[in-house]
Amino acid sequence: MPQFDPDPVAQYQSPEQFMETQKIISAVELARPSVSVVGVGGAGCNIVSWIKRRGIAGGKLIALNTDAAHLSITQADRRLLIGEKLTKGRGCGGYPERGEQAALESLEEVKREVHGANIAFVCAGLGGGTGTGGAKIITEEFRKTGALVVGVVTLPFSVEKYRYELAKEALKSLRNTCDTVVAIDNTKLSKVAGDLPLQQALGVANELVGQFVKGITETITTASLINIDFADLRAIMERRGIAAIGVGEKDGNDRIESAVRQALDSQLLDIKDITKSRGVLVHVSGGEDVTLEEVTRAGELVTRSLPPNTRIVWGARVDPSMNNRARVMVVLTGVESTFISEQSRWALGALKIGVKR
Ligand SMILES: Nc1nc2c(ncn2[C@@H]2O[C@H](COP(=O)(O)OP(=O)(O)OP(=O)(O)O)[C@@H](O)[C@H]2O)c(=O)[nH]1
Ligand SMILES: [Mg+2]
Repeated sequence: MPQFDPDPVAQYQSPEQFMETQKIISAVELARPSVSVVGVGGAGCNIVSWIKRRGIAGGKLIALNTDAAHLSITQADRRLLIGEKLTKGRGCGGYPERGEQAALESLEEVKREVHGANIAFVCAGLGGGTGTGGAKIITEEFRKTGALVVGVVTLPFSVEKYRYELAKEALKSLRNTCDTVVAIDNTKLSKVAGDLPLQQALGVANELVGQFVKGITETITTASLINIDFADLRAIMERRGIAAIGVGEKDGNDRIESAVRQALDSQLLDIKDITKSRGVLVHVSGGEDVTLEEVTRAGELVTRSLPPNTRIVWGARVDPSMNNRARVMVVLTGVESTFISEQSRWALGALKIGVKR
């Protein structure tokens, strides 16, 4: 029986082999991308809190808000009250310009926190002040540093008329400051989630965004069943504009087939044509019983639904808390969103009654 040897060098056949292993380990450390997850405004901070409660391996969670009371109940690795001089800790009251000014006021502090990130997820609910205005400034800043910038935003319910228009403008502008903006339409989400009260529907959105950010980050930063590396993510997300996401979660014998079908059928953003996606990321997570074969099948099933030249990347992680369930996330990048291209209802109304804008 080999005995436990407290001397680490003695575990190797030679000192050279020990040195070689150490060199590889430090190369792995150096190659591991650094990931920052930044939540801006109320919704952004709620998403960060969700991730913090679940835990995330290999990502730093930063919460930014102008609303001191909300920040005090937010969970994150770092919390920054931004624009304190401007808003006195009272929020931006739905004005994106104030959100921009607040982020600019505190930019130096924010820059210190996000310094050195290779991948930045910037989360916000569009339609208010802090998140809508702040996300623009923060993503612009990350972009200057050469990081891969992924915006993850929710769009307001269509009944939130005024907010809806603000969100549309914000989404258009985020296309220029982010590599990819993953957009989730709250109205579509509430249909998928069923008839839930507003607060709970928002909770579902936070969970979904949280799972997306956590899943991708951990598949990149830690050893997984199938890894996605930084270069893969870049290939799919760099300068790709808008992305839609769909999620399916199932159990039973045909859990992979049904979860893939559900993910493709329930995209949380209305897009013009799924087959026009420029890149696809498939992420599978499942309990300890998930097999490599199932994961490969998920990739194949998605590939079959799309034109042969679509670039596809897939990764998988075991999540022991999932028991015998499997979750498939399909992210379609470079899509055309009907939310942006549809004529503004407000503008149409204004035209009809002859109002000059
Ligand atoms: N996903 C999600 N969306 C939310 C949540 N709370 C609000 N929203 C949505 O996000 C939009 C913006 O709301 P907030 O994030 O509260 O606004 P804010 O960025 O803090 O802006 P101000 O309060 O005006 O400074 C709303 O119109 C809702 O559609 C949440 O907890 N989760
Ligand atoms: Mg707020």
